[in-house]
Amino acid sequence: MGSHCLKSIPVPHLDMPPFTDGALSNRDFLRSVFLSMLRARILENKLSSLYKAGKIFGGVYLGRGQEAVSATLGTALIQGTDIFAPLIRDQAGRTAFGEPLLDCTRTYLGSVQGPMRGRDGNIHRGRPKSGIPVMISHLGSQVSVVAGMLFARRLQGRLAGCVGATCVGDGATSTGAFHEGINLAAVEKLPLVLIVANNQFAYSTPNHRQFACADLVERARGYGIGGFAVDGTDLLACASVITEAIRRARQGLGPQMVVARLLRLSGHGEHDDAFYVPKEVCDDHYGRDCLDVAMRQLVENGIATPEEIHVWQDQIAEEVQRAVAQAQQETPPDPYNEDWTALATRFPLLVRQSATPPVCP
Ligand SMILES: Cc1ncc(C[n+]2csc(CCOP(=O)(O)OP(=O)(O)O)c2C)c(N)n1
Ligand SMILES: [Mg+2]
Repeated sequence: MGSHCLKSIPVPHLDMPPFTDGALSNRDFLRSVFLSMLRARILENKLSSLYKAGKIFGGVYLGRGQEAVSATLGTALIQGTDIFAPLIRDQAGRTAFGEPLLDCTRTYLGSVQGPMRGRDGNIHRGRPKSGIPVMISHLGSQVSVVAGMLFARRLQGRLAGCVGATCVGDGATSTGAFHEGINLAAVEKLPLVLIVANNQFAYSTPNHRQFACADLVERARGYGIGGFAVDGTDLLACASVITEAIRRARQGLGPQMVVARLLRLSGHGEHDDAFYVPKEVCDDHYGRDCLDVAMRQLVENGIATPEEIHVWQDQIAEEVQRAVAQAQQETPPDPYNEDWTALATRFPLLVRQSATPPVCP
């Protein structure tokens, strides 16, 4: 496959994998990824306006500029088989992995019919039965969660053919949970696919205050795992590199880390105007919008026509409007009638054991 996608970030000391198939050969895959990118962008633009209109309580965190990476990951994973732990910039990946738009609008708008019953943080939602663990924190903990879930599947004899993936930020790579999770996965040769979306900032902390190596992908060598660098603004590059990393993990080659360089095209959350991002960084190659790039790539390669894309945009805008209207007319949770002991009914053994402290002899 196009070595072009790896040229933009020369990585010393790492052997880059040979790609044999071009991403362009899979037109349906690319159309599907693009649709998830578009869905996420239109939905998130709507969430941003609702937030600014004071209609959403709590934070709104967007994945603007990171959709190519996230949607490629969510599309390439197998629903019903794989594990995908999305983080705050992964609306596109969630959509691609089958999470209904209503899960998002119901959580943001506090509907009791949402997956977290309207009780949890806006992006702290999941569908564990569908392989989407509920997000605990944006800062590395999901690496350990996915490694643990894969390990548990192995102990249960259910690991064959599965991979587990998560997508963290550059800031998360400085945490203990990141290190512990990736190290366990490496030692156990677990099929973990770890995408690092290096959007150049952890809130306002720039890369040069975050890590001292030339590129985060160099860490792969230290952990003894596969390492890939990719231009995260380039859909075709993401499609080939991320699918290759998943293929290798599924094949039993152990954890694979993909470091995708891009730029966060919003503030950390919608409360943040990102005044600290220098203009030169915004004007740089990685400051380009992956959705514009993807649209161009699809049209130039005859994968979609501009007319088709316009129709999709209109259809998705209507879909989003319906999901928002539906969630807005639903009731919020009633704290007095809420079943706060739901945990006890879901994990009776766990709760019974912890409720009775062991008696010391
Ligand atoms: C222990 C801890 N410290 C701080 C925060 C607040 N916080 C959440 S995300 C984040 C920045 C994360 O940066 P990065 O990993 O690069 O991800 P990005 O937001 O850029 O996607 C911070 C400081 C937190 N949630 N937990
Ligand atoms: Mg970051």
